[in-house]
Amino acid sequence: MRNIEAHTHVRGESVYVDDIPLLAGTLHGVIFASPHAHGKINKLDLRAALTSPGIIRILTATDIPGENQIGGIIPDEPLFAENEVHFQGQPVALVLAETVELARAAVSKIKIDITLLPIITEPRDAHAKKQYIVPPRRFTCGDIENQWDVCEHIFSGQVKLGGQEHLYIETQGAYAYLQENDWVKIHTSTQGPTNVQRAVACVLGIGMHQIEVDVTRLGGGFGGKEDQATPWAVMAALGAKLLKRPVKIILHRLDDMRMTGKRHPYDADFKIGLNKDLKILCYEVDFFQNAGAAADLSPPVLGRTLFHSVNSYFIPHVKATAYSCRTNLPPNTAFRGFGGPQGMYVIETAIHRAADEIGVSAMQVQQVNLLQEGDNFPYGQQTENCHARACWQRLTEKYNLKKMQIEIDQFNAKNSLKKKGLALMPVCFGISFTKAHMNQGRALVHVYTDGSVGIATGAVEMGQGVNIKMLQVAAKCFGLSVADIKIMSTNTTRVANTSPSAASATADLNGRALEKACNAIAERLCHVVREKLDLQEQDEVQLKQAHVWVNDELSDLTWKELVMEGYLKRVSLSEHGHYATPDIHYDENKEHGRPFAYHVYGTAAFEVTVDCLRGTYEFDAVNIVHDGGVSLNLTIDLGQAEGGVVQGMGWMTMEELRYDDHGRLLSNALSTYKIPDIYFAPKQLDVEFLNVPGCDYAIRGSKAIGEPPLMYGIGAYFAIYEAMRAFRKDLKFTEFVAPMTPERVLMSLYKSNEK
Ligand code: LUZ
Ligand code: MOS
Repeated sequence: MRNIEAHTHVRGESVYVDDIPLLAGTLHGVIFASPHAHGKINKLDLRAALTSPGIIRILTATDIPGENQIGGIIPDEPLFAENEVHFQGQPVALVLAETVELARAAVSKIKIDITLLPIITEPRDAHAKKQYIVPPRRFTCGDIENQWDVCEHIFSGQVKLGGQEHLYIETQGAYAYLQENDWVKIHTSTQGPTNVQRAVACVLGIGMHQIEVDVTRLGGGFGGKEDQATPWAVMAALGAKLLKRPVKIILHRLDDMRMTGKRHPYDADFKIGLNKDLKILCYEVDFFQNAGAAADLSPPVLGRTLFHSVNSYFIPHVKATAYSCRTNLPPNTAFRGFGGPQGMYVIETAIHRAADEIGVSAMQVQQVNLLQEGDNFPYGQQTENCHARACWQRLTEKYNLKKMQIEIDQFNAKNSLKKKGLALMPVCFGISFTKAHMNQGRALVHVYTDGSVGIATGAVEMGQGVNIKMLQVAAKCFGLSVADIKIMSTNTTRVANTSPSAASATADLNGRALEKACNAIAERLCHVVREKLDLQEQDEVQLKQAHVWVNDELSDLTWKELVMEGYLKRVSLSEHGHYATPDIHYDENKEHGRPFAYHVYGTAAFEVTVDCLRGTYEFDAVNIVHDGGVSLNLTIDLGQAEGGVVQGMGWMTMEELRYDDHGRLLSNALSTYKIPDIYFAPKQLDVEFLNVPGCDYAIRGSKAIGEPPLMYGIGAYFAIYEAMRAFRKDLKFTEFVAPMTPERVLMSLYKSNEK
């Protein structure tokens, strides 16, 4: 099933925000942002900018008719800085001009006088000062204090883990204009149309009903547009409302990179205890999340770190504590995995540390501790249809990893400067928003009198292929082909109160809602068939191949005729569907419940060759066995898996965010921030879907695919680590630092042993 977007993408005809034809009188907005990371604003001098050519107006906090507030979870983030600034790149003013170039020229003439205040960029420094976004959160299970004595082996260590720039190809942007009665229409590149609508209502001081947010598609989101698409859309709407002219804002790549938040960097301390059979009995971990200067989505990201702090393992005694530390960086935000990758990386470091000290392979420790059916997670949920061991087993057998390890050892014995490493990475990821109420989806379906169909859902297409999946769902319900169906843009007027397209749950939630709506219409039409063909109760009516079938036999009635018949009988040919995930609940006070509808499992094997003279590396093979249920669209899902794992590898290896002491992003362009390309991609990248029945909580059995594969990428780090240990036998990390850039490989290989 080919992606319906393939044609327009390849021909350059797909429409993104920047491609929308402009209305007459459109103004262009460019943001003036704080040049300092922390301080008190004494004076904002706009005089020179205001007399700059082509400048229509400059908006600041004082121009806001409603509230100067865009915080989605906690109201702690102004749209424009008022008295203080808290990070470099914090918006202070919006310059509106006849062209982008004129606006930019004026921005460079704005002067700001700021009294500097102390800057914190490291989460441990914020922790020492107890500067938290929210109170610390702790998961406990078992009786850890009394179990350390039982452990045969106890090890501790530290972690310093970097963030990640989303680097969606389409930068943030919005186009807003007024309709009749000053109603506001906004085209924007957001994962959360309702989030934008709500924030615009708050800042403009008007009702949500006066605002229409429309999203055709995104040129990538990766979480970076779950919350952080909002400010630019609000600014465009504010400009349109105040000036009664259309306003367009498209962030320059350099502005996008310095102004927006990223994946959260984390520091962590861990202590792990095992018995003589390598079973992990105890795991204690403290996470220090670098939240940046405002809450944004940091609290739920912090929660997901705790939910995934034991990854795919059963550990009976756990104490995991997480601190959301306020620093003077741009507010960090959702990024594919949403805190899960950080939690999983730390348990993997603990396992490798233990294996190194005990003198066994990390794989042995991983395998012994993999989840089994009925095991409990530290938050109380029990595994159901647990495929952790099945994936591991299938992978190790299919690729004969025992033999591969022997060949690698032989290679390493023969070669002095090139070393190979092998590492496995199991993943277990929970599917559902961790806030239970967000797990609802909606869809609107119209069957037109000629038998063609229009569908709309709350799902946002961001390259993940959700539109083709929605079309497949509707086509199946009506027995049509996808060419008979149009999917409309995601629009708050058609489908209201949407959860953001996030948490890997978009196809599940919106697909199930769509299925309900389609089935309701199909059921009404089947009733028409029964009357028209005078059928008995036991006769079975089906819609297939654009025809009506009775008891598996083709009838004379076509779908088109049936629809017209239904219309003439005054049967409703439209339906709105709503779906709420059943059986999920969570008590945040007790940190106990069943937060996830289901879990996705899988295991990846990484084989790498490290050039120990240069510190560079190449991935020979990445092989994956993934528990995806029964895929709705295998081409799309394989693409998601491959893209996810390579994105995860980038985070773990080459993507390094650097800030200077003043909190300024140094790696602020593609010349200084390197992401994976086709040359970096593994020479072999195999993904097999485990052959298991479909999952009841998913859409037509097809499990969520967006995020889980990203975390396989963590295996890249440990494959390099294993190769390094083959070069230098005494190498044992007590502090694990990521990303493992070639520079870091080289420095670690030749560092003297005294610290
Ligand atoms: N977004 C969110 C997410 O708001 N809540 C979540 O639990 C989540 N999980 C993964 C990715 N985005
Ligand atoms: Mo996300 S990290 O917006 O699913």
